[in-house]
Amino acid sequence: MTIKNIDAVVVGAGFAGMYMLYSLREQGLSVQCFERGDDVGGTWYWNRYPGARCDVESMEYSYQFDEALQQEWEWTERYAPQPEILNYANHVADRFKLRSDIQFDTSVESAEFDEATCRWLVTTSQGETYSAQWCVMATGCLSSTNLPDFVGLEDFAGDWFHTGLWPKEGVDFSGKRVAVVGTGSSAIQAIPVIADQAETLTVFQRTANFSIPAHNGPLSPKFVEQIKSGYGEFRKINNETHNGFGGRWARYEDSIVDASEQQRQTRFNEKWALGGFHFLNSISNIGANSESNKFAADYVKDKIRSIVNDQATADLLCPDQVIGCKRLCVDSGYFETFNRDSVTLVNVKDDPIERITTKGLVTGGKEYEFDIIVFATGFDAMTGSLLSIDIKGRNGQPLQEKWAAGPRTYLGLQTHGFPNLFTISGPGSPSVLTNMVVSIEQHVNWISRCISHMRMNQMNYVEAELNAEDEWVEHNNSLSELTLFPACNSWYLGANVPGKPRVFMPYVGGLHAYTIKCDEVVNNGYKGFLMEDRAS
Ligand code: N01
Repeated sequence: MTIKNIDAVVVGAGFAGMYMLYSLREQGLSVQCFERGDDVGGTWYWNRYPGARCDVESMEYSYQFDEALQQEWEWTERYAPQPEILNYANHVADRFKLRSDIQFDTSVESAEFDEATCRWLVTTSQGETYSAQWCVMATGCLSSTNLPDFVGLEDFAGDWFHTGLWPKEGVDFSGKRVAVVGTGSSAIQAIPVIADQAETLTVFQRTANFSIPAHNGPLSPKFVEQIKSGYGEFRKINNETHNGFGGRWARYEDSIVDASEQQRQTRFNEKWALGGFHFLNSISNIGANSESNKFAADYVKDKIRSIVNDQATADLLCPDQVIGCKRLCVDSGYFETFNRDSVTLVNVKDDPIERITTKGLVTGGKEYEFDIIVFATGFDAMTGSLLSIDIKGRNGQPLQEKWAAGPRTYLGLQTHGFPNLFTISGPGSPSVLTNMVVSIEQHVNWISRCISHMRMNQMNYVEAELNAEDEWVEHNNSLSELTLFPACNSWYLGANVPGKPRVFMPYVGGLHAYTIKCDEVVNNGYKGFLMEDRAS
């Protein structure tokens, strides 16, 4: 077996992997990046379903590490559509000549730590083995698709697709009878666009979701100019928020419970008109106080009932959980779509999908016939991609074993027992609760700085200490228990995947507090990390 020696392996060429590759190369390291797709883009490469677009505003959803890059790139809409974000990823790859160090169509199958050399032995689907001092998992939080184990799927005579593995050539829905299973963010974006083309569309809903209109539209050149003339300050304001975006808009900190009904309506109207996630800023403690939360939830339900003409359908579309405990959706004409004669909503909460047949699917004892089924059934989030790789740390311990009861990390950056292995936006970091690009850059900068520090000090071994990890997990658990997040069956908790441990995975303390904590760790000599030279 030939082993190729390099300094670092980076797994994944999405936004995290591309910047990690760039950053380590800038330090002079030899880096090999592996990507299972045939091009860059990660989540934006795979999620090409109709209507896919970002739910963070485009002027905020981009790298900030290079001033020229952020000045030259032109976004066209307030919320960027998937093809434009993928173009941006390609532009970054070309601009920084990243492709020469990315091996496409290659999955990493295993990674095993060799204690004698303090190096990772990484094997790929191409049958190669690499030995690297550092191994960085940039595998994404939402990249392992979740397709429920539907009986009979292989018998279906039509075509079926998962939103998270959408074919490059697209899907023509015209004149077709189409089913969409699921009503999460992906479905809510896809449904209005599919309904525009399909002869009929039937939506199978298990849990109704809250969605706020995006109010998307073209970006005005004046607004773009204004942001670009002070991009650094704009970024700083966003980086210092709880979620890494929307820093220029007001956040209400006072109690909505004590306000008059008219004051509440004025507040909600303002944030509804602003659109998207900004709605959650209409109340300071929306994520923790059920009384406040109910005011916001009731406001949105009233909106749904005012948009959807058929009141039985409107009632079905009204969620029965607290707002924000499942990821809030951002839409363009979702609820309005149910006013089309060609669109039907079927409730599968009490009558789950029993099986797929040659002609369609069966629920409630009734068979529905389709030409195409779209599964918008989400992801094995945050841990799925990592655990699909056979990762073995010190003493040959498998990561699957260490995380059997749920992921445990220190800062979402490392897990004890797996030295020299870093996770970008790993469980235990703010990641999916934030603007992902901002969180990714913060992680890449931290990891890069850590590796640079070690190289300057001739050290080759870094490992999160067990007590630091335990304290961090405990801190995260106790914070999340103060919120309403545990109140519903979200993918944040792993509740969407049968058998997955129910643990709240992202860090809820907020991006700004988290960044301060990460910087403190560095300033205190990488407190909580064991660093040494174990040169053989
Ligand atoms: O997945 P989801 P998604 N029978 O897990 C249903 C990000 N994202 O791909 O809620 C029937 O949210 C399931 O029902 P239930 C964003 O962070 C971002 O939509 O489990 N239904 C649910 O309705 C988002 O949160 C953007 O009861 C079944 C749906 O499938 C995350 O990705 C765009 C079922 C899955 O919803 C995931 O979103 C898109 C079954 N057996 C996504 N199994 C942006 O805008 C599952 N479901 C950036």
